[in-house]
Amino acid sequence: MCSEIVKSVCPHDCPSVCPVEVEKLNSQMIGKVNGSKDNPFTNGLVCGKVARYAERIHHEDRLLYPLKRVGAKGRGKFERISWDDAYREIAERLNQTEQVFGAEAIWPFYYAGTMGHVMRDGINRLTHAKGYSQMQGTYCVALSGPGWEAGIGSKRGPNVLEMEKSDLIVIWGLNAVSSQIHLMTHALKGVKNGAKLVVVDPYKNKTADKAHLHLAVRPGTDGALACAVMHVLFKEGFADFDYLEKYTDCPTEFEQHLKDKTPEWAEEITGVPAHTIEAFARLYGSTKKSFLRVGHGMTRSRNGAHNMHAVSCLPAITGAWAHEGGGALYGQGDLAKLDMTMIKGTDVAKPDVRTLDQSRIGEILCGRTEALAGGPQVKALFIQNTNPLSVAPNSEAVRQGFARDDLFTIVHEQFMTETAKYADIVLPATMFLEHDDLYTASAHGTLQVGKKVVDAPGECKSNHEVLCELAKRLGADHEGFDQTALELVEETLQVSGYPTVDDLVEKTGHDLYPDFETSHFINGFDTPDKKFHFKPDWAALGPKGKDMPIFPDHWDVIDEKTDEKPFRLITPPSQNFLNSTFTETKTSRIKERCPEVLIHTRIMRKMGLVDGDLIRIGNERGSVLLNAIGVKGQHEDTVVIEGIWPADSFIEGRGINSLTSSEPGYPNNGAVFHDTSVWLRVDEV
Ligand SMILES: Nc1nc2c(c(=O)[nH]1)N[C@H]1C(S)=C(S)[C@@H](COP(=O)(O)OP(=O)(O)OC[C@H]3O[C@@H](n4cnc5c(=O)[nH]c(N)nc54)[C@H](O)[C@@H]3O)O[C@H]1N2
Ligand SMILES: Nc1nc2c(c(=O)[nH]1)N[C@H]1C(S)=C(S)[C@@H](COP(=O)(O)OP(=O)(O)OC[C@H]3O[C@@H](n4cnc5c(=O)[nH]c(N)nc54)[C@H](O)[C@@H]3O)O[C@H]1N2
Ligand SMILES: [Mo]
Repeated sequence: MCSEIVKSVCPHDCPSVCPVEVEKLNSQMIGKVNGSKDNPFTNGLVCGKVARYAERIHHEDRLLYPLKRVGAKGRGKFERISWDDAYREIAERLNQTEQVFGAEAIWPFYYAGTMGHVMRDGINRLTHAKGYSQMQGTYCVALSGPGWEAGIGSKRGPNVLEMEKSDLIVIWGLNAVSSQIHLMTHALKGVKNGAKLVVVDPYKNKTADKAHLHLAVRPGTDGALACAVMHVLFKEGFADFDYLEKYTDCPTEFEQHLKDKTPEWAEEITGVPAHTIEAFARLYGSTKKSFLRVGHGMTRSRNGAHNMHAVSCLPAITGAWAHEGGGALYGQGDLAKLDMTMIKGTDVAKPDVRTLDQSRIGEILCGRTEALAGGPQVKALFIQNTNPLSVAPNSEAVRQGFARDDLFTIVHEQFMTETAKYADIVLPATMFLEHDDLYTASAHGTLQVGKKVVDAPGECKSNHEVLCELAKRLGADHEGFDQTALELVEETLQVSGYPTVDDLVEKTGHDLYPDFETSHFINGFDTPDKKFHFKPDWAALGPKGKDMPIFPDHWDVIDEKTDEKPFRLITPPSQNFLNSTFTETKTSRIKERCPEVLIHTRIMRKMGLVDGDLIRIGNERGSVLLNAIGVKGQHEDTVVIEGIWPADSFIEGRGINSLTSSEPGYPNNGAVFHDTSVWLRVDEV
């Protein structure tokens, strides 16, 4: 039989959410995955990991049947059971837990393994219908989101395609080449047309490698850098006072505040030479067509939201917002405004149910009172779409919690992840090409539907199917449990005022972009007074907002280096993994080699190290042993470990998050993956 090309949408946790064209070989097999040319943002390009998706979907290690644990927790010893037995045991244990300890002792836990709204967010319907403990998702955007909204008021902005017309493109805290290749292609189009590219990042990543100017800022000090740049903008006449007067809350007071934030002051804090700060400010101030693209990376610090806000102030000083090819973008997440009632079951949410912070899962499972939000111990976990043993901070506490004998854990997964190994019951999950779903993207403004392409292997079931069957057995009532995934998508589109599923598939999505005036905030920002806020209402953005500085500054609440821990560690994404996903595929593993720490060559020399030597890196939470690689282009006190490798890839079996802290950021929690002071040590042999 001849193969056919079928449309779909990449579901992975990436801003691009690519429309793809899948070579369907037969009802069970796929060949190559290509990007669709119908979307101007992704424009036919798909990342290497997804082009090779056949390697993941037809992987020999895929989970195919429900499993029940037979060995000790974490050992990964299981026996096959039937779906009926799995459902029966889960229902019995959860109902029993609810009776004895109350519904809040059960915690449905999820994140963004798939970004499809039905398969990712549907678990909330079960949570709400039963009154189980709710979850605040804080791994990823809990710091960057409020930081951006503080000044602008909502998550949207100019179309990245405008970069073609920009004179200056600034990529701040975002490794586009690795984590959002399409952004890089648009930035490079701008460069081809004459734009300068500036990258602000603690290390010379693949994106900084392509820049005209790289500012190697020390992690967690972007607030100081932004303030010094704005100091120069005001001092050297680059501020647009007409724009400031019309569009911002308190320009005169802010200018006054910046008076002592000199480049020399910032050099001390950021490690970026004063003359480089001045050069960047002059470049930024000399054009209105400056496109600033901010990433989440710079915000994974205790002061991350504060720093994001400081950086987002730049285009308000020069008035770049008002020009095509100018302004700033964090994401387009607020464009779709979907009515999620049916998918999330928010209409049946019970009042006064506690909400637990996802990134504190270690402390929560270990029973620390302050983490339990006034409720009972967690006695049962139902997990879909996330691998907390790998990805959550303070992973040794997470491991201890998961090892508890009195904790009943269900993990619905595609592979036997580190987390699944700790489950009592493991359920096999479908992949995106085996189910239907609805997708929005943060990097572009296209709403999309991906329909099932091939049959699932073995006995895999989708998240939605499992939720519907469990709802029946647990007595959870909601209309959403009586619909198929496709019916839920159709209804959500209809009540949100969008075209039908068939329309969206046929047209490769629905364009959500507003007109130029709206996307550039020409009619005002999305704050209550329509002004950009240099002085945000932080208290309105989270309970800890009242403790934050009033104006952008260097806010020294980070885990700064000390004599004992003289280095600052960041742990950014690698190109061939996606968080902990794709660590199972052979090609990605080969390309990434092994866990490595990037250390400045001068430090390597001082410590008598050559590339490939083993080094121990640690702090009060623990240590990991891995290979050192000497690099230039970062501050001497910065060390970098890319990727979320499974713990067993490290020599001693402890993963990178055994070093990161689960202390929440400001104003509304958020994991601080790039805010860790550490020591380096060469072990005696
Ligand atoms: N290949 C690949 N793609 C991915 C992912 C992946 O793991 N692999 N992850 C996906 C996910 S979940 C997300 S949220 C996005 C994230 O994508 P981004 O928005 O790019 O954010 P991060 O990837 O966390 O951080 C990227 C950069 O931030 C830098 N950084 C760290 N600390 C600081 C700081 O204090 N200041 C500044 N200026 N920069 C800092 C890091 O050095 C790194 O180069 O990417 C998605 N895409
Ligand atoms: N040190 C460090 N840690 C980090 C980060 C960092 O930069 N540094 N980044 C953080 C960020 S930004 C994020 S977003 C988190 C991401 O954390 P996670 O959301 O946990 O991301 P993944 O590691 O990709 O794990 C998702 C899991 O979902 C499974 N999955 C995929 N699709 C489905 C499905 O349809 N059904 C079911 N049941 N399962 C599915 C996959 O097999 C995979 O094991 O990690 C965070 N952790
Ligand atoms: Mo993320």
